[in-house]
Amino acid sequence: MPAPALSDELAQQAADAFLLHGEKTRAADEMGLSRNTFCSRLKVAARRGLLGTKPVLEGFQIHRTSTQLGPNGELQREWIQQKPEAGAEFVMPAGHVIKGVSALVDADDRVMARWIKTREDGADLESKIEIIQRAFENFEPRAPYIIRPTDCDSERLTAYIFCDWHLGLFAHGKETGGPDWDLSIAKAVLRETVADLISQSPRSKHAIMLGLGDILHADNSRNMTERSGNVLDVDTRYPKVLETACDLLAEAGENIAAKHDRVEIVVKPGNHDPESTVGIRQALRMYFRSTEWVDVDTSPNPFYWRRFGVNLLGGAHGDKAKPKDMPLIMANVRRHDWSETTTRHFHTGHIHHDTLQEIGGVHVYSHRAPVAQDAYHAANGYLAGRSMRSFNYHVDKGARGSTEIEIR
Ligand SMILES: [Mn+2]
Repeated sequence: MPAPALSDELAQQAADAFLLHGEKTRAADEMGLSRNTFCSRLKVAARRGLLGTKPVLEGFQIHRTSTQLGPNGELQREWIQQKPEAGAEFVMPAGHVIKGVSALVDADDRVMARWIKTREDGADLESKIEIIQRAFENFEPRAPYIIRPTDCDSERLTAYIFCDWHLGLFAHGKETGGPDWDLSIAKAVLRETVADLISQSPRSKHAIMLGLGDILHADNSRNMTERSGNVLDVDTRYPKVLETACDLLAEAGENIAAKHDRVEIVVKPGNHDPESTVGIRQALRMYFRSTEWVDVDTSPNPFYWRRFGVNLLGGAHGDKAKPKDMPLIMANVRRHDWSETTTRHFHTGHIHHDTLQEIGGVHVYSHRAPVAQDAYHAANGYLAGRSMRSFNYHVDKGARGSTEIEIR
């Protein structure tokens, strides 16, 4: 319990005794008080202005004076308030700088006290920047620098279909009647098309970069198809083509991972690149090994399966099992998912043109290729447009349309 405030009367008695005797010990004795009690009453008296101008108590200073004047301006009364003397002027400790200032204010927002907070003065900004730069001089990031996306729609999945890029294919426009095509043209066109496709696709939380085969035109430096031995029109050397394929897919993966919060990367083999895709998968796995929201599927299984809520998705290049057989393969391989899903899509490439068949409740797609026709296909009179597509799926509501970017 706090001690009750000293009454003005007791304070005044202490002040009067001190003024009378001029000395604390004697005044205390005369009042029959201990010196301590007397001194504390005297301090209260000083604070309340009861001591007048003289004497100013030791350790006190005059804080405020007020006067009462008579009708003719004559001094009638004077109050002097003494307060403990303020401390010495604030001096910044050596090597310190001001870190912050705060204030205690009264009801009228007048400053009653200030707190000055200091801290040790460190290096200046420029030398700090230099220190940080030096510390990171030999730093190689383990993961590509991708800003993880926010505000994605968690109920949706986007499947980017990458099939039949045929990187390394060479086409002479005068011979094929179509556009010229080589590795550098392919690189420029594919980068732009993939970028457009990603920007036009909905910002779903989930995404699959679904490589469905024939990303490369030739699987090695022999420049022939493995099974039929057809001679291929190839631009530049196999190592250069493989490097371009890895660069393009890594860049596409980065751009997809900057838009979607959970990314799966899948690269299935085609009839042109069954061996190269093994290496491409490993390159992408290594590339994204420290990007935790990107998974690279290294399964050698030529079929891809994915359940997303009411959707069941499948994919394969389409050169081996025929499109009409895909629904029964899907029903057998994914029999539990089959009974629990209502939207079933199977994506293929290989024939380089757009088809959609509904077989047993399954939509079986074949997709266009983004590549120009080579002399062989042109001579056979194959006609197809060029484009790249993505498909959107809602976890409860099923298919939600597709995005197509055409190439002129
Ligand atoms: Mn093919």
